[in-house]
Amino acid sequence: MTAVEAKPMTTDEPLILSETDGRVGVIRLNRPKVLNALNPQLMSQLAEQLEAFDADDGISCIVISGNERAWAAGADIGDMAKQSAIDMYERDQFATWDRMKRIKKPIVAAVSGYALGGGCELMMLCDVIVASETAQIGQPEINIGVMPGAGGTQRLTKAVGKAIAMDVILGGRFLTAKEALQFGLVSRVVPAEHYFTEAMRAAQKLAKMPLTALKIAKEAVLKAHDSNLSDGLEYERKLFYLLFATEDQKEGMSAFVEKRKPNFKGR
Ligand code: DAK
Repeated sequence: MTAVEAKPMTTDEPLILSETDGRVGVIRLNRPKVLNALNPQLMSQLAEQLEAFDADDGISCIVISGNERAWAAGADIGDMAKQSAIDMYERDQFATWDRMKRIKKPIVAAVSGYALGGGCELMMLCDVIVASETAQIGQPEINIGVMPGAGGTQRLTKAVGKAIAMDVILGGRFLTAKEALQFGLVSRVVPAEHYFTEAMRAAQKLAKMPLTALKIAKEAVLKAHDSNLSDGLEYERKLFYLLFATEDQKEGMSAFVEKRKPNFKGR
């Protein structure tokens, strides 16, 4: 893999590590001593790198990974403990999360170990989630006197339904990887030693797909989260028509008819 030019860092250790492997951009969260707790500096560098990969014509898909012990154990509690409500308001950290929501290329999460609180919320912002069988997923903010604030009450509930969401959010229950798969919260569960390889395999496969169709299909699936069925179907229809304006649609259909492999250009 090729290391991407390092981002400006505010500490000695880089908070994220970035590299590329073919058309896949890989970002690793890198605060292992605190189980990849998400502080504002890390979140801002993550958003910046995601945007850089999103704008890079050489990249079609992005992988975010933690390490074996933790994807991310939540927002940095030490950092939050010092903040007043007004500090939190002035920091406007949600703006960083909103930047990540706008990434158009598919994001694959390679999740091992803890995915808690903001870590679970970050995971749910990803599109395809490959989990190690060691993953422990939850929203334990209740234990520290708060509740999820970066989408957990909404995205988790839409993914797993009210009864499980209440158990996880009110009771601080951790879901196993197997449960998360059963409830539709993750896409695949693999043995611990394969979680990163499997996520890369999934990303490399996506990276071969026609890029405009990938981005537009992602947009349409996400629309299902915040629209009723008839509005969503209407939206899907318009995006479907739009793809007939791409070169890749002509190429994909011609290749099928001519019984050859398509040569997609990403436009
Ligand atoms: N923050 C800071 N440090 C953390 C941390 C966290 N979330 N989680 C773990 N660490 C640190 C520990 O303090 C410990 O540091 P040292 O003592 O070694 O210096 C080190 O990581 C190893 O952790 P443990 O010794 O505790 O390891 P264990 O295996 O015994 O336990 C654990 C692992 C994950 C069960 C435990 O560490 C734990 O309960 N961690 C806290 C999990 C948690 O409550 N997460 C939710 C945090 S609240 C927002 C967006 C998002 C959020 C808020 C605002 N805006 C946009 C405004 C999100 C909020 C949250 O996520």
